Amino acid sequence: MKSMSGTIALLVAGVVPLVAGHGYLTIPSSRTRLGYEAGVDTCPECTILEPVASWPDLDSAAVSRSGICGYNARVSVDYNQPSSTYGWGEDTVASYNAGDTIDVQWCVDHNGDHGGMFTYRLCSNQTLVDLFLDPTYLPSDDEKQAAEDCFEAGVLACTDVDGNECDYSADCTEDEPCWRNDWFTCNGFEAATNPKCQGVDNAALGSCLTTIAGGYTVSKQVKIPADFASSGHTLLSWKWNSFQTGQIYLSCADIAIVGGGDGGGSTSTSTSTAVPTTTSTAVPTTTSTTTPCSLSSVAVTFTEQVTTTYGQTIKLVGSISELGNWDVDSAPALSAAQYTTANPVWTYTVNLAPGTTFEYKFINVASSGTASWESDPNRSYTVAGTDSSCESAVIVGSTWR
Ligand SMILES: [Cu+2]
Repeated sequence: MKSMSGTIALLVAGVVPLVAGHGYLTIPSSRTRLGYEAGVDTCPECTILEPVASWPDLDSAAVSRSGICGYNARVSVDYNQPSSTYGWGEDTVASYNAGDTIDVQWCVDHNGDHGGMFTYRLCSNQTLVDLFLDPTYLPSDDEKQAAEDCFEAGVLACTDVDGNECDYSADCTEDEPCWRNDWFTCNGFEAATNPKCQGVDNAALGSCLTTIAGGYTVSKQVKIPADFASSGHTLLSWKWNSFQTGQIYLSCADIAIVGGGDGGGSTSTSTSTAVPTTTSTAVPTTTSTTTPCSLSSVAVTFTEQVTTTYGQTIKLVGSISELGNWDVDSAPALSAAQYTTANPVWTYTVNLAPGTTFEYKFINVASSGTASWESDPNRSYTVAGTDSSCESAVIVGSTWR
């Protein structure tokens, strides 16, 4: 008996580093950092896109709801939408001159330093960026992906800064797509000295703030292109592709860029050919589609009536990747934003393809991490949207059992 529990303890110890830790953009102040400082985000380094193929192809994974600014499932905060309440996204946090070389920094947690590569990017399509600057609007997954495509095309290359040493990743081979030195690389995952991302600065533990095990700064310089069009408000995007785990981390910072472009910058805002057809309006029209019915996705809102105590989190786990493929750690958390004593309701909205069929359950996760599951059988649901009703938003109500 003792040897068995010892084995289990070892297995658990071996798994923990894969699901904890992580990082976020700190300089300039990302929306994630501001959310942490405002107290609404209790784990800024936990804004994760997972599980996805993060390596060796750095751009193959769809960003889905994580978008360019990150979605933190742990606290149900979507940083792609500015928050008047918590103070991110409405004002810029820094102003740079086009052509400037600037200092940037992110913070990696001691317990989740997954190695890999990271980059900083700008998107030259202001129309697309504007979708992420409206406090009343949450961009759709398609719009988030269109923005990601734009940022992928706007990498602020390591090689653009004079004096930068632009190495290739020790964890990548020449025949792999990660063999590129416009991105920055963390040190080799198993390097003998200064390994992984913390090895980039080799700074002291606690040199930046994380909530799990303490952080290490990762500092670089990037250059704002001299011909980047002036913008009173645009976004600097940071993306870190983990080598060790199927995880990508995304953050963005609200910045201004002045003095750019040819003679004032007004000429280059409209020349991009990457304009998606869905970006012409910033007004959400979530329920207006009536006919013909050809929805690309349906916004399914789950509500769960369940009385909880402080520290408990209700999550939704199910048989599809959007619901964690039955993995508790990957399952999205519901929001308690509408919870009251009189109406103890947790809610969660997910965009799903019409016709998607899946099974699911709600789970109650204690602050210790222990999960309690609803009783059998599994719940099941099929997303409509191909029938004559053609509703682009539906609510699925249930009560804990
Ligand atoms: Cu991690």
